[in-house]
Amino acid sequence: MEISATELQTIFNKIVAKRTDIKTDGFSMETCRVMVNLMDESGNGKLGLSEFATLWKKIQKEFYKKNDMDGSGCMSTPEMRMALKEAGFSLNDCIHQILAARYGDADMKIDFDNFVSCVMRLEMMFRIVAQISANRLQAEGVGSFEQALHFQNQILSLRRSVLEGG
Ligand SMILES: [Ca+2]
Ligand SMILES: [Ca+2]
Repeated sequence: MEISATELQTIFNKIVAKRTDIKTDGFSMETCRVMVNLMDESGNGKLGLSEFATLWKKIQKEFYKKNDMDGSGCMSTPEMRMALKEAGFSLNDCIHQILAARYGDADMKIDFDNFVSCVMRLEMMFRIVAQISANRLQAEGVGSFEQALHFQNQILSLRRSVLEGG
């Protein structure tokens, strides 16, 4: 079984449609593409069963619900802050504020699909940062310097897409 971004969108929207305790206006195609890109280890643009299972663990509703302290179905700014910390992202206040503005609605409340989208993009950014650090460690020659530069450009454009919505 292989799942494309389009199929992923259908699956997730079916799952969340039945829920009354989780607020969402549906998963966008863009969010689903990010999820596939992030988890697609075989590189064929689709998710195999084990890749899908790994993804599912990362965005389980239980984690979201646990951090939705007041049971509103949405993440408030403080709830979001706790959730991201628990998910292993250490971010400064400034980034937290930008994320709340970027992924939240007019009241800075973040619904489930926006939360997932935010986590996926952070995950992607952190992975590339880790990759750069690893490259730097073994970087001696010109080739690896170019590689580091390449990753740096990737980070900059990811940063833009995470923080500015590009
Ligand atoms: Ca949403
Ligand atoms: Ca809440």
